Amino acid sequence: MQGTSKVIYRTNQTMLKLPRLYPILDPGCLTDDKSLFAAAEELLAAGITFLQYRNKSGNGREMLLHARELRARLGHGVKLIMNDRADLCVAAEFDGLHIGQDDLSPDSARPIIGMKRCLGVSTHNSAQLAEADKTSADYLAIGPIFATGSKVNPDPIVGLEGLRRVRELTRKPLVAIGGITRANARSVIEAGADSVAVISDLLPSPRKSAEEFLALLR
Ligand code: 3NM
Repeated sequence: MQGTSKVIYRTNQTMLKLPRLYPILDPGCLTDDKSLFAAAEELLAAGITFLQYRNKSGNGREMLLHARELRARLGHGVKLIMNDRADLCVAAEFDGLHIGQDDLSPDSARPIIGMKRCLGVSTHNSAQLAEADKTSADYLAIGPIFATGSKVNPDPIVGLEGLRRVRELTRKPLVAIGGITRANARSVIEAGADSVAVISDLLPSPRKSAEEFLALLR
């Protein structure tokens, strides 16, 4: 029992099956809109099935334009996940929302996105992961596993040992993030992650990188 706290469970839903590779496109790591959409199309050609759009500096209008263009170019064969913004997730008709520790709580975001969309939550230590595990989140992320240059003020490195420890705390699908490359991705899966989320090691050649990730994570 959860006492009096309001928790929305998804007991009638099957557990989300995450692909091994969870690519993230962040315009902050790309030169312009053209390269954002070209990268998305390269990832599609490589065979990805899940993609997060993350934009920490764009305004809402720009983000919605990007999101709609990503949908137009990628179609419905790729599950599109909006980072941070529940409103834009719904407005762009994305398939899911990914939120961090400073965004809406999972149980505040859930009524906005509804039960059909998937919800992911970033965590950075055991306490946060155990807390997020009690919510309606469909998957949990833990990071940074290794040092990363793609996030401003990253939390302390969790490492493979930390990943093994948090794996014991949840049965929800677990995404590892932060500093994951083709060189270390296998060790991350072997430490218990269901999926690896990647920004920088998909660049500058997204198709080639994604194909290599998919081949080595098979
Ligand atoms: N979140 P790269 S680390 C977006 O620790 C993000 O939650 C992190 O980029 C977390 O693959 C990170 O280039 C950056 O290291 C991931």
